[in-house]
Amino acid sequence: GQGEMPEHVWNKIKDHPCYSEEAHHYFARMHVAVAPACNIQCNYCNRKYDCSNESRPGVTSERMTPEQAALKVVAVANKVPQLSVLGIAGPGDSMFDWRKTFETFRQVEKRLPDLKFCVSTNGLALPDHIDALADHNIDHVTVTINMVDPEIGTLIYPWIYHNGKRYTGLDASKILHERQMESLEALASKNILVKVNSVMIPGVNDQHLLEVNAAIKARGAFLHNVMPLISDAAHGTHFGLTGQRGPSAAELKDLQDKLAGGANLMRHCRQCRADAVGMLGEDLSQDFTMDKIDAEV
Ligand code: CLF
Ligand code: SF4
Repeated sequence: GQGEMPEHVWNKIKDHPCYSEEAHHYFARMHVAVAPACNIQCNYCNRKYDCSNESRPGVTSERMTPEQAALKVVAVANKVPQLSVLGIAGPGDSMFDWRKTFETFRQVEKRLPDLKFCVSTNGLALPDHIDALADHNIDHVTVTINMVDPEIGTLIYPWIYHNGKRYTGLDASKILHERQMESLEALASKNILVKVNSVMIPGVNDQHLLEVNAAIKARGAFLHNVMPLISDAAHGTHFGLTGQRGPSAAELKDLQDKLAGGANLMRHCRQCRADAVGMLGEDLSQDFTMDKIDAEV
């Protein structure tokens, strides 16, 4: 329920299945995988998952143009009445591939003016696009933040690509960290709701996520979503190949309990794919592949 929440915040979350635990029983989201390019390398990436881009098995997302994406969104909206949110969350980075992201929103808003838009990004390019996000009435931005200490960042990010240059080591993590913090402050100043996703990597950043939680709360983040690293050598991620393990369910719960009292926690995340369609935990993406949509229009 609304509780102590201000009216303008409640209005933004009440039909968003990720930002409101209650809403996820009644509202559906979909993603379109229009953003294949990324400007950083995470040691857990396999480019199949959104938001945190977790490393689980799955079919590679369909790559599509903004035009195809808009057709798909209309097709889904016609068959899934609960659809309230369109997210762009990969398979690369929505704000590095910003042209495709914003062109998709332009195409969709002409046809479905009531649909809410949502993006997920690593934050590196985000400070350059805050005004554009506000212009498209985007009220929900997820930033994946795994550290606020660049030394820890060196264990997670081998390189970044920024302003036409590649950075490695501590330089890379310092720039990423500064840009992420700058993003949180700029989004808060525009009243855009921010969710931070953090991937819990045992022995790397697990206890450090307490500091991350405090830092993001201080910069106005609305929600913190701690997601377990799911590591498997079969998926070819760096962490998979080096034998990095993910946390057990008990370790995740233990950390979430320690975080209670800090930034609000999201506990109903289902670690969706970059092309997920439907209620959280449901995946209708195979019912809406481009060949099926082309056959209909
Ligand atoms: Fe998608 Fe992410 Fe928007 Fe939700 S998913 S871009 S905020 S509409 Fe949601 Fe999926 Fe968890 Fe993401 S359950 S992985 S938190
Ligand atoms: Fe992969 Fe996302 Fe990291 Fe880019 S930001 S490397 S797409 S997990």
